[in-house]
Amino acid sequence: MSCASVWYTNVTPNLLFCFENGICLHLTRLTKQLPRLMATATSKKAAQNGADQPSIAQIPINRIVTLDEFILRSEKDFSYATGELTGLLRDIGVAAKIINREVNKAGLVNIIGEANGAENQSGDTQQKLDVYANERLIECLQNSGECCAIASEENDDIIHVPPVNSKQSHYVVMFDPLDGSSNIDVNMSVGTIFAIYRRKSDPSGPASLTDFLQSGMKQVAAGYVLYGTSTMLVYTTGRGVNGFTLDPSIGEFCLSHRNMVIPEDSQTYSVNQGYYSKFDLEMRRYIDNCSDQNFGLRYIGSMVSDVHRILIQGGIFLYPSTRKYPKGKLRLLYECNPLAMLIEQAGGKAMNTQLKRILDVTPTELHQRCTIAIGSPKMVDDLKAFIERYSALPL
Ligand code: AHM
Ligand code: MG
Repeated sequence: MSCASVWYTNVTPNLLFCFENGICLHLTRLTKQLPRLMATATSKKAAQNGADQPSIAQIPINRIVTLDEFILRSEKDFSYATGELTGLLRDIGVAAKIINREVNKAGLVNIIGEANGAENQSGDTQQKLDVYANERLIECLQNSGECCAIASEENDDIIHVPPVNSKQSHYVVMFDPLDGSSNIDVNMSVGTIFAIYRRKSDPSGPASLTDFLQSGMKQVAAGYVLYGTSTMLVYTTGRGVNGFTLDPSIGEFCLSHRNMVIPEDSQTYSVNQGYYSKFDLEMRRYIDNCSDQNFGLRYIGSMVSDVHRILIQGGIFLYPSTRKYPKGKLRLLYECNPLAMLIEQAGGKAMNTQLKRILDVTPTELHQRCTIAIGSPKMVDDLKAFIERYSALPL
């Protein structure tokens, strides 16, 4: 343990804290076995104590609830919970804090810019922070062994996670480590997007591609971390959406947005309108209509940031097909599915421009792209009506 590390147990019952250089890392990084053992022990203890503990809804609004406490308390909602999912969410929370630390000092050190001209499998230039975020997430997930395999937007193939302490994990994790990374060099918001699935293959053997090629409906948890003016982690396990803001003074994500609900309707749309002439007729007509109605246009160019704004203020985010990306630019597994689950859980809708619900699309490839329209339910329904009306017309 470095001399900058401080361990103590008396902040929140049943949790052991480790502060290292101002970041609350909990147990995750010290040994490969300790984090998992402690996470499991803590989860079991929390489950045993569950009957005595107030549910999240009963906790007064002004009482601080940390992400870890929330995850542990929520675990008792799942009868089949073993602590693995809890451990995974906590691993992602730890990785998010480490990534946040680097993102926040990106202008101070030689970490912004491109990573030696490297390209990911999709042909996009990799940024240094993309690589850093990818490595930290993989490391945190590998150390705990709570998942059996990982797929990242930045890696060509799936990454197998060796069992820790002979434990066979039942989960696979997918993520885009740093979405919107072209914004890094100009100090704009970026984000991490993640999705967790239960594996389909036999847990006694290695994970396979079929574990990842599941429809978005099969996600057991999904969320994002937004590195913005403040850093937020927003996630769902299929029982609503909750948001946590990182309090840098204590190094903890604290519950700040309970049961998030997206506004039913709005007058804001979000699309790269520079591609207008490359869009299909029905999409151009929809955009014309937004403009005719004096709707506001907001587009950051970082999907996490745009979708986060829409989750809170309402609106619709569009990435339709263009001539350059006839199937859409965004990735189904790393971007569209997790955000679709989250927005649906908040009362919104997400479909592709063939009008199919995103969560019902069956993936055929790991890095599959798709078109997307996501946001307030009324706006997605209006777009659907436009597409149905204009796609029937001859050009
Ligand atoms: P990335 O994963 O390589 O960062 O690309 C995804 C990003 C989204 O965050 C954003 O919505 C979109 O690309 C912006 O694309 P464009 O610049 O074509 O509008
Ligand atoms: Mg991305």
